[in-house]
Amino acid sequence: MLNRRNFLTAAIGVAAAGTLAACAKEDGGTSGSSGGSKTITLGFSQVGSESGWRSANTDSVKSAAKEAGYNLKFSDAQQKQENQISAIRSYIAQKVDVIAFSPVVVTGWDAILNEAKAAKIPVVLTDRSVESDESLFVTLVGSDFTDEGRRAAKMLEKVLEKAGHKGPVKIAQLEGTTGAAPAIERAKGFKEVMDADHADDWKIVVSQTGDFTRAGGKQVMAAFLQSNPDIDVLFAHNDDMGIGAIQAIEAAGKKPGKDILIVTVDGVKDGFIAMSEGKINAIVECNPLLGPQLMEVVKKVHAGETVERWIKTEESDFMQDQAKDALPTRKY
Ligand code: GZL
Repeated sequence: MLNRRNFLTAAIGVAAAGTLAACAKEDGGTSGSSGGSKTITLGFSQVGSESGWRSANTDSVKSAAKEAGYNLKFSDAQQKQENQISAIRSYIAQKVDVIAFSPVVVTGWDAILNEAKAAKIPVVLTDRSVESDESLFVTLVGSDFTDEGRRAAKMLEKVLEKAGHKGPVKIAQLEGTTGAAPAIERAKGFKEVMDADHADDWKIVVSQTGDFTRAGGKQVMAAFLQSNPDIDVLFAHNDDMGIGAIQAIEAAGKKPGKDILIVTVDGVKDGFIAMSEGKINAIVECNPLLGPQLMEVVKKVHAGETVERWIKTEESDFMQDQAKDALPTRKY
């Protein structure tokens, strides 16, 4: 995963990647095109269709590729790493110009990324990052998930104050997909603030993955309520798990947003609807509309230009009383 420490290494890697792309262009390249005016062919491997965020992200990638006039080869991995690896390998065999993907988990990519490097096909990460040799990919277009975790904790402070909560805070955490960058980093950021500012009053009493799905959120929250009926707060790593949890909370005869305060991440329309109904107390936005930025980067990378190592997305945070006004202008 990208951080300041290995930024310089990455910069050298970028120069190398840029040279590779340029070489590919100079010698007719082994990539799908020899540059020039030929249509860019982009191979894209998507995580799956597990959440409203993912659907919006897929729509953004497909519409932006169409707008850019690129030949898009798109695959849905159904949240399985082996499917992503197969898709990337087929893009290499098809000699696409650029490969982009959102890695379902952070580890296990070095082999396939080295195959892309050997084929002189530049790789762009979108949405999620990887724990790989940083020279094996050109850039990441996506959010700072650790900061989203910090923001979630800061929003919880406001929610607790607004609710007039006094004393200890028992927190249940619905984690994203095990091993995925957003799950690892949102938990890390939230814990940073908790350890620094709330070591004596906040406690995560139970934490488990709901795999970013509504069904997972509902099932795990029901189990949480059995083992920890006195939970004060739910921090869910995405809206979909929060929405599933709301169903379990109501089935247990409790009021979501009142008996159990809820903070989630993403900001999809259904999350805002739940917030406008008083069932979610705050949402940390994670912008899925990465398509236009991704296509801009693909164009530069294909031309052998150097790009920033991390192209971050702009995001906001919303309290419950902002939901109704924000809903009409939400784009996803
Ligand atoms: C975050 C993205 C996560 C979303 C989930 O950028 O990878 O995956 O938060 C989605 O909704 O499933």
